[in-house]
Amino acid sequence: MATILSDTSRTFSEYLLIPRLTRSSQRPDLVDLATPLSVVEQNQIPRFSINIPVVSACMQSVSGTDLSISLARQGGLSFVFCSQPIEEQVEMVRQVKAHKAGFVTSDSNTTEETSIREVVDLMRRSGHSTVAVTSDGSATGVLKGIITDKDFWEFEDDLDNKVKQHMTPIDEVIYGNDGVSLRDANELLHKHKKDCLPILNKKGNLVALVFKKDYEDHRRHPLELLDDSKRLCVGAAVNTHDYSDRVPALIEAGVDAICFDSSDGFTEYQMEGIKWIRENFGNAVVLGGGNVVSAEGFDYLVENSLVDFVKVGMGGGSICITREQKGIGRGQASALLDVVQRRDEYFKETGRYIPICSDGGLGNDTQIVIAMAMGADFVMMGRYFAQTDESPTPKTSINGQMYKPYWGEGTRRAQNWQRYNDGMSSRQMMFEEGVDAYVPLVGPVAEVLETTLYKLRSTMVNVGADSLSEFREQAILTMVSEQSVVEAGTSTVFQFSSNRELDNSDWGNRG
Ligand code: MZP
Repeated sequence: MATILSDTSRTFSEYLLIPRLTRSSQRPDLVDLATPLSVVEQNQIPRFSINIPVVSACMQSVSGTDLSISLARQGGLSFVFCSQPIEEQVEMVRQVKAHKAGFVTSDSNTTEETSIREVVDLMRRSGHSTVAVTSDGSATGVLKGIITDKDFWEFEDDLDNKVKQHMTPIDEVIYGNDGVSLRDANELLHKHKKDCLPILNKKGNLVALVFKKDYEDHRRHPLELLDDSKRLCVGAAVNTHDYSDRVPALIEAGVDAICFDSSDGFTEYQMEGIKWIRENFGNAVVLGGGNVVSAEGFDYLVENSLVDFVKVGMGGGSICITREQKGIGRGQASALLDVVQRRDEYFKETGRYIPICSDGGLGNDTQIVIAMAMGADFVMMGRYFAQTDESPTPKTSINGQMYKPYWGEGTRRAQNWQRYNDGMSSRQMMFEEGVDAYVPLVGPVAEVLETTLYKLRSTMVNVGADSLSEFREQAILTMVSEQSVVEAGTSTVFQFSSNRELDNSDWGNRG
């Protein structure tokens, strides 16, 4: 007969934290959110850590180049999706590693002969107020000048005027020479009181732009995740089919961490892949396994000390219908608690601390806080990042609201046959495990993360914790009744206006 567990499958929203003593020396901005991504041997420093406990999901509609750059600049890590040809994934990793913080390729360009009307349109579409004027209108043409939204009045000037009548011509433009350091470029911006500095090569071609706002952004977010060569860090997902080709190519491109992307990692296929990677690349590569939802699954993946971190979750993802389709999975809170308990026992037995990633089903900031309190070392999110400006999908207007498409890796659209085909790559997908959806656009990654992380830090202070490890140790959680959920809201008063939607309390309601 089947075994029936005595506990119920639970979600994060069924728990609340109990406040503990806050010391007068504690402040949210002093809280340390750094967390390991690689196994921590007793009293040793982890081989690889991230500066905030957040990674982006291995999904086509989430982790592309732009998001990977933005998230690493905030201190987190993206896992570039593997549901694409190896060369394309490798190219994305290369682009992140090649990104020179502060030097951006100009993506709004025009020519001297273009009309102001077209420039207004370009500025509206791109959201940029500075446009480079080049010989051929490309990002690498010879720079002829710069035009900004301050150079014309949209409702006063003749919009049929040419760009050359309004732009700052090249002989009046302050620019830097190719090869200039970022520090010197920023000094030029400061000295000449400019917002944008074009960088030109010896022939006068545009190479990059440096913006004052990026310098300010960097100063406001000093947690950038950099490797030893000061390049941004990036992770990549791999599957159980082509790892022997994919992994060497990703390592060659400079990837910082690899993880298996699978809805069910408790398989011999995954163990074969893990063993192959360890045999061929040793412990140098930071390697994650999963997903699992039980202590038994955790034990299998860490057997023989093989993986660095373990990802937990099945069926909780916002676009996931695995539980409905196949009757398998587990409430995310129950899964996490079971695995964390086993991880802590394993640490006592072996002295090896295995970081745990809670993957999927985090519907708001509160749930991230509860996941971290329950013992996750970091969280992986899809929807959260799919909603941002930097996700790789186009913005779409529906009934006047801006949205972005978001689809699961188990949809036909993702064509991620390797993840769902039970080992037979040639077989057609018989049913889908994910849905194709839209999510409201919420703005830049930096802005949404700022609120989320401030809330996490603030709750950590409420329980007297200065670091995530203290948070886990000191957290006391209670289960909530339906009535206490009602009590937590504002059901007994009328709200005529609310700023709640501005603070990212419920990601689904922002627009
Ligand atoms: P969420 O943050 O949108 O709730 O969930 C993201 C997670 O859902 C991913 O990291 C992955 O584990 C899982 N996922 C991705 N695609 C599917 C699917 O198509 C899925 N079923 O479940």
